[in-house]
Amino acid sequence: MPTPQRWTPTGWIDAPQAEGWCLPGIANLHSHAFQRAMAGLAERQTNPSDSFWTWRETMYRFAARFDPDTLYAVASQLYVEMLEAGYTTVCEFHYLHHAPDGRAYDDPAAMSRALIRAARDTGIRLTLLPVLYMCGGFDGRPLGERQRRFGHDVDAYLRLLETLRIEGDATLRIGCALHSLRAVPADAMRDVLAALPRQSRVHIHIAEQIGEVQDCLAVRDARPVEWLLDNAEVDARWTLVHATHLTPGEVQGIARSGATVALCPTTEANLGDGLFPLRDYLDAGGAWGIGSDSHISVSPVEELRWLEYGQRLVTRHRNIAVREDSPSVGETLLRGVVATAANASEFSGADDVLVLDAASPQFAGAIAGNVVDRWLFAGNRNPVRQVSVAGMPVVAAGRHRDREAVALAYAAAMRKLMA
Ligand code: NGQ
Ligand code: ZN
Repeated sequence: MPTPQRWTPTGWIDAPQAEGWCLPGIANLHSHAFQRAMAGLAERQTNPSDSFWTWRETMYRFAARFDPDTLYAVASQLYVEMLEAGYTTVCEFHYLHHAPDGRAYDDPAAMSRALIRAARDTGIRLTLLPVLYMCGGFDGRPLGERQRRFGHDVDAYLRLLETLRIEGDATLRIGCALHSLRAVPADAMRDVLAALPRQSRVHIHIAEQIGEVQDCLAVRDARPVEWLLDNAEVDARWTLVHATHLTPGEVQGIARSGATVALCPTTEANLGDGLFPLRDYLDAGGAWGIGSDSHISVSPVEELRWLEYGQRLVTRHRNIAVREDSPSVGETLLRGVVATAANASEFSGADDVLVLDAASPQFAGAIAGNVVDRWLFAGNRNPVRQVSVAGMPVVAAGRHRDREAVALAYAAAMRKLMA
């Protein structure tokens, strides 16, 4: 190998002490940790017209089984997998707040604390986004039986944020999430936004499904993104999750706002959402990042690869995510995710490093200029050898320091969840 080098958004720099090609840690902008436990378990037909909405029923049934201990075990396994794959920050969009019957736990933050513990114990940075979830649809209908454990009124929600903020430290941030325009009435949205600290990040699911766009048009007389841009001060502190179905005006509007779009290509494919208009959005100067969402895949490589491949499949062209001054698809994609990590998560990740295995055949004869493309577009072996977060080594020789113990606890939790 030539002198080891470290990638930065403006070019490679020498890193003589490194044991391989060094990349920045990747921020995972969208995660529902509990869904890791149902990966692969919703791939059987339940109905000839299976869709996102029938998947959601399966997901709700699964969500009903969790308690703080099983959530801790599943999140720990997930975070180990994330770290080994190269994610060093996770934005946890967390709405499994209460007991299955909807009653608050003795400690109303018990489920949040399970996620915080899992992140601390595994060593990943956590941006915890407790979710405000108030109703079952745009018409304001009450939460369904299985949604009850997600719910808060505005006051109880703000109290939860306050309680959790005390925990914030070097690797924990507390932000805010609005589940979706479907689940949060307009006045509640305004009240919560007005009560947040200035720097608080705000994440929201938006325009993922055509049905959601139609319901929003019917009730609020505007498309979801259009309505949001008109009714909230959307800026760089905001992350819009999915934003799949957009008009050209909405594409321009998000790009102008400075918000980040969190794209989750493997989940969006798995759920049959549709395809984000990536090229138009990049042309508008839009900011974006990636998330693994339902965790049917836990790999920045796969998210970025399929982000590009989805576009190739529909346009019948190659090398879509590029710019005139950035002809490498891999480097353009990596620059995209690095640029938004701090806005979306409140962590820059600048102190986090992945070391790729320079001795792997995947990098045979590599030069700095093709390392990122070879990382993202060659093969299926994970070449991440070492990962450090905030200067702490958490993965060595490709394995998380607690891989075995965490997997054992996960297997026990799965037996409970599947019983
Ligand atoms: C969620 N997940 O909250 O877990 C959602 C499904 C919904 C994705 N959209 C439920 N991928 O949107 O109502
Ligand atoms: Zn989601």
